[in-house]
Amino acid sequence: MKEYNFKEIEKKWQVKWENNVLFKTEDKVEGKENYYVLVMLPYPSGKLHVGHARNYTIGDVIARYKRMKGYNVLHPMGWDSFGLPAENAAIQHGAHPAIWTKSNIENMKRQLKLMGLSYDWDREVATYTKEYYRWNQWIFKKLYEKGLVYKKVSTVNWCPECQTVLANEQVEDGKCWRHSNTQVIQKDLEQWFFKITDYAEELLTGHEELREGWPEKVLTMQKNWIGKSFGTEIVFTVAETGEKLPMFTTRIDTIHGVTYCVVAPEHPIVSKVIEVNPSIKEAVNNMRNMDIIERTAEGKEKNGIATGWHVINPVTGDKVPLWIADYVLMNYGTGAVMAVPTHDERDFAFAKKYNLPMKVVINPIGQEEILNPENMTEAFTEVGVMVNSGEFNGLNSKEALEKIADYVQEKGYGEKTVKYRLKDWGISRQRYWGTPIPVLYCDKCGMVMEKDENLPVELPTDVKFTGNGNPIETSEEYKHAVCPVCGGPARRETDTMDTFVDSSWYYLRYCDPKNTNLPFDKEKADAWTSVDQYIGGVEHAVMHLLYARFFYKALRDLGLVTANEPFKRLLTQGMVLSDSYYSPTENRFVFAEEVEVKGEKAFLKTTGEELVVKMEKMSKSKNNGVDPEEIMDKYGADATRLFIMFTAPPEKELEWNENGLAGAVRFLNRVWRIVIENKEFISDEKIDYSKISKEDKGLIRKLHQTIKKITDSIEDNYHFNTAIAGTMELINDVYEYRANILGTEKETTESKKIFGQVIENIIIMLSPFTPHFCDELWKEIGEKGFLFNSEWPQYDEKLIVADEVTIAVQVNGKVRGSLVIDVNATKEEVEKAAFEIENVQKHVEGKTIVKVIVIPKKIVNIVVK
Ligand code: ANZ
Ligand code: ZN
Ligand code: ZN
Repeated sequence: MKEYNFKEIEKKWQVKWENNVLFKTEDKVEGKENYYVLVMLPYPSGKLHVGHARNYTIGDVIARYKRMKGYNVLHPMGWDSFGLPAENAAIQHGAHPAIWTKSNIENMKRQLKLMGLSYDWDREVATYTKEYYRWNQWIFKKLYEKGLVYKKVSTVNWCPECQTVLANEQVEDGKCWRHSNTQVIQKDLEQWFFKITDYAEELLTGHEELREGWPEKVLTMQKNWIGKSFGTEIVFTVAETGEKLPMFTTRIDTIHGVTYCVVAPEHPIVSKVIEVNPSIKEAVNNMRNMDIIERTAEGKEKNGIATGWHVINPVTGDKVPLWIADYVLMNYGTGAVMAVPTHDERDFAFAKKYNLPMKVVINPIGQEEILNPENMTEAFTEVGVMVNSGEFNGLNSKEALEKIADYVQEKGYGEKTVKYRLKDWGISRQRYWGTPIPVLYCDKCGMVMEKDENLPVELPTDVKFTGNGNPIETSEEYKHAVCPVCGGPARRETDTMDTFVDSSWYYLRYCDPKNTNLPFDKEKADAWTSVDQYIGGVEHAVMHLLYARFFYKALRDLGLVTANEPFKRLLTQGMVLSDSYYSPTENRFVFAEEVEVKGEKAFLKTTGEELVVKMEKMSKSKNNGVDPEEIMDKYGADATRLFIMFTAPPEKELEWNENGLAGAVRFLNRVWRIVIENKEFISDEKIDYSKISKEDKGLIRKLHQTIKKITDSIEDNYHFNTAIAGTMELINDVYEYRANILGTEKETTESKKIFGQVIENIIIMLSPFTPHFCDELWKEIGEKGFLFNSEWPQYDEKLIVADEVTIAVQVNGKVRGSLVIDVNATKEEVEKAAFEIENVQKHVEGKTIVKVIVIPKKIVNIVVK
């Protein structure tokens, strides 16, 4: 018998698919609806990791499934190929980033092909090519013309390791997202910004369109990131100078409890204080230089500097001290805060530390005694009853908030406002490996945009990668540019764009990847977007997914696309976990090769020490990663794909284990054997249902139930694991049928046809998961072509329903019993069964049977005398 040899099979079909240009997608196919399956494009680090393998298997199964369901499917792939690692490699090894990137792409593309993924490689996009980044520059210009791009001096996050600016989103716990040990510092630089804040409200309301198709947690993360808050800007007056000082508060209900005010160290009033009181200058400077993230971290000790000045509360007329504090941010609200220590945690901590007065204005509901600030150990931040608040006393504090806000507005003390936490997107990077910003500075003309016909502004090649500063600045060619307006000498902007610009619209380029006149044709983009299904990691919930939504909306407003949202449905795949081995004495995670596993326990080979075994996220630092190529080499791409899809639903964590992979191989062998060993029984003629036996019917029913189960599981949020489990059950039934019917006296022409039909359907339904394996079996059973082009099976509702019915049995019109019988039982069979019922026998005993009325599937009435 022919053995299942995955190496041979996978290679063979990959070549055939490629030679047949099987995965090429037309923009339009008559009679077919378009369906766009998009997976997040990888950064070409050089090698696929398991997270990629999972992401791309999910995408491929969906693409193949939708195609079989009759859609015209777009399933493209590309490379997010600008960014720091290439440049760092250049610094370390001297290879130009382009060369490093290109060879990484080649290797990863080879690996993707090994996985049997159905990409239309004709549409491949690599963001580092000038054919692509030219359009980043073009779009930059268009956005500039629309007023969505501007330049300003700003305090930025700077990673000393990367030697570049980071977006807020790239700072994690005060550290660089790429360098978890490097503290991010603050620097003042002139930077380019995209005005994403213009879209803050729409990015929020747009969530309504996504409610159905996006995970709730991603929407929540975005909502928090956008951070809309309703508040009041209330104007205090500086007692010493008469200057107006607006404060932003979301808790105007606490206005009577303000006992001091605080401003950010960067607030303009601070310079004025320093003029009068230079002794605080040094302390202020120290505070300004602190890391902004750390400065405002929750639970961090708050630091303050007294100004010696006071402010007057417009509502109460109270005169309270003015402080400078590190927990106040300059670029949020007005950079000034009215402090209410009794009802705000941070103010509470600050007031305790500096011994500032406190006043309670909200009391817990149902508590008569008014809170005493001296006994409070924390702020009371809940809704309560207003006290010490004049005419507002006794009101519920939520109600009071509305009332006082109206009052303040009426009196002209301030205004109700809406604020967003979202900041404009700083896109300047002082690095080489990114899209050059198409701007020049001319002595005569000032700042000018490069002309469209001169795009792309290409990255210079005469640069040095020293590890210090921006390599572009070392290019002579770049320095001596020509002003596109006057033709005189001009200096080029040396900043490049954040690589998140590249990934904000790549999915549109796939729709029209070779266009040389425009980034993409509108009609083509509209034919495919919004993307029907996007698949990727949840780590992109705020950065990429928010930027891409902003971009798409901005492009819509430029008239380049029509829809409102780039991605209709989003699937965030779960993490891949695997066993990690930790040595407490050596205080490190050890490699699997160093471990001896005995049952549930694991020991370090060298010392015999018992190790701590834990399921953890696969990572380099835990030494618990696996290489997908090695796995595929050992088990095959099909088994690897099957394992990934079977072990967990796509959105859940996946626990990697080799037993599971071996299990996948065993299952495939089981399918292989039943097909190959029984080919002679396979017939694809039409079944005559009137001629089938009970066992035949049982298998047919199981088949149709399974088709329904698999289809429903896939349609219901892609629960592929349940789908595969369904196939496994069906295979068990097929084995049983094979043993009990085929080759025995029960075998009939129909049973062969039934067996053939079940086998055929199993192969078809497994094909999105294990495409090489299935194409091979398809050929083995005498079929032609590729399953990629076949139709997804349909189930017959009639064949699924339970094929037994309950029939009431009456004697002279009175129910005396009931029987359960095959729906298709003959009248004679039903009658016979009726007389077998004990209670029926009792009532007919000794009487003459006049007649027996059988109403099929319903009732038997025995008339006796
Ligand atoms: C008085 C008050 C009383 C406040 C109280 C809170 C509780 P969200 O809701 O996150 O938008 N705030 C305003 N501007 C600030 C800044 N630049 N830096 C730091 N904190 C600032 O936060 C709004 C609240 O944060 C505002 O409401 C203000 O403190 C503070 F019982 O005003 B509140
Ligand atoms: Zn860094
Ligand atoms: Zn000029």
